[in-house]
Amino acid sequence: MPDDVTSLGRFCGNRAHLFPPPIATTKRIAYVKFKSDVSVAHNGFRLEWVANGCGGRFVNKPAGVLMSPNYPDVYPNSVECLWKITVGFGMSIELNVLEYDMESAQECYFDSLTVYGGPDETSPQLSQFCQRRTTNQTVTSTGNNMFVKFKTDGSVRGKGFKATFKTLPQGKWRNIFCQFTYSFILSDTFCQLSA
Ligand SMILES: [Ca+2]
Repeated sequence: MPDDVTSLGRFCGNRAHLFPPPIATTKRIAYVKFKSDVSVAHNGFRLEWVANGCGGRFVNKPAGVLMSPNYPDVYPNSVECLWKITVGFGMSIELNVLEYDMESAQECYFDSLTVYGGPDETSPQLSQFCQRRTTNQTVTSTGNNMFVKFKTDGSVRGKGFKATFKTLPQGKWRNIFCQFTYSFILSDTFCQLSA
């Protein structure tokens, strides 16, 4: 366990009928230390945890909302939130970043919101946001996956971001393909015949 870890609670004795209140961390790692001495044993403890308010996974959802932790209040330092959006084959995803307010830096070095056109961050980067802007920014995937990463460093915070996404019934490439080919209907992923 690192030396700079801060204790958020310490429990002993018998509290089988008196649960302590939930404890929230401000970082993405929590350590739990259980210590016993050489004599007198009891049943021990049971603990449950959930990842709260940061990142998520959307599978076959027609629409959804993404936002930084605490939005519209300032986001925490040193967080990394990952969202993966997957829609049906042949469809694409339109992400609409409604506003963002992050620490500004050249090439978004400190805090950033990055959108990738694929299932993970090895996929091509579609767009990256930092600084501050209150007008909509739209990013559209070419395929049926989008990966979104919000990352902050250890100092200087902002309001963060809020974004919505929706599924487009036809992939972007399909639309381009259709404009140039006037193809027949072969399956759901092809164009209708244009008379
Ligand atoms: Ca920062």
